[in-house]
Amino acid sequence: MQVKTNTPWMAEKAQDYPERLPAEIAFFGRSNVGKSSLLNALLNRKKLAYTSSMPGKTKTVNFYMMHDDFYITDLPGYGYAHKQKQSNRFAELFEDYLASDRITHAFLLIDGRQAINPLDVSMAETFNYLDIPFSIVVTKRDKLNQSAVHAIKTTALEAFHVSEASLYMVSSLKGKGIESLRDAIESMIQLVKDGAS
Ligand SMILES: Nc1nc2c(ncn2[C@@H]2O[C@H](COP(=O)(O)OP(=O)(O)OP(=O)(O)O)[C@@H](O)[C@H]2O)c(=O)[nH]1
Ligand SMILES: [Mg+2]
Repeated sequence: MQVKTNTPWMAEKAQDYPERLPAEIAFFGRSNVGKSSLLNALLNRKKLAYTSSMPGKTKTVNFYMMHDDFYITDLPGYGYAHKQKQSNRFAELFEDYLASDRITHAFLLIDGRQAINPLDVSMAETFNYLDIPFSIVVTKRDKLNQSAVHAIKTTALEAFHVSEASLYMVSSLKGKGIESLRDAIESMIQLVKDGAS
C-alpha cells in the first residue's frame, strides 16, 4: 500500500472534494485517538500526516491518494472544539462528508485506555443509519496490559454490535496489529476492484 502524493488534498466543503476514485477508506474517531498516527504507521511513513499531543491537529478532510486507485481520508477528531465557531464548522464538515456517499469503509478508532464515549456509539449508529460499513480499531495497544485488552474487546463488541472479525487492536507506536489492518484494507480494495470488473 503506497501513497501517490506526499501532500493530501484538503477540503472542508463537499464542493472542494477531489474527483471520486473507486474506493475510499475513512478514519473517524475522537480527537487525539491516533488517526493521523495510524495512517503514518500503515503507510510506513513517519511524518506524512501531521500528528500532535494537542487535540485538534487535523482540521480538514485530508484525502491521501493511493497507488491502488483509492483514497484514505484522515479526518478531524470529534468531541473537541476550542471555540463554538469551530464546533459548528466541524459539524458541517462531518455532515457533508458522511452524506457524500463516497465512503467505502469507515474505521472508527477508540482509545483503549478510555471508556467508550457516547459520541463513539452515536458515530457507529450514524454509520448504520447511512449504510456505511465500518470496523472498530482500538488504538494505543502498547499502553494496555493483557486484562485491559480483554476488557476493552468485550465492551467494544457489545457497545458497537460488531463481530470479532471487525475489531482491530493496534499500536502505531510499536507497529503491533498494523500488518493485519493493512491486509484487511487491501482485501477490501480488491473486493471493490473485483466487483467493478
Ligand atoms: N502510546 C501511543 N501513543 C500514540 C499511539 N498513536 C498515537 N499516539 C499519540 O497520540 C497523540 C495523538 O495522535 P494523533 O495521531 O495526532 O491523533 P489524531 O486522532 O489524528 O488527533 P486529531 O487530529 O487532533 O483528531 C500523539 O501524541 C501520538 O503520539 C500509539 O499507538 N501509542
Ligand atoms: Mg489527526
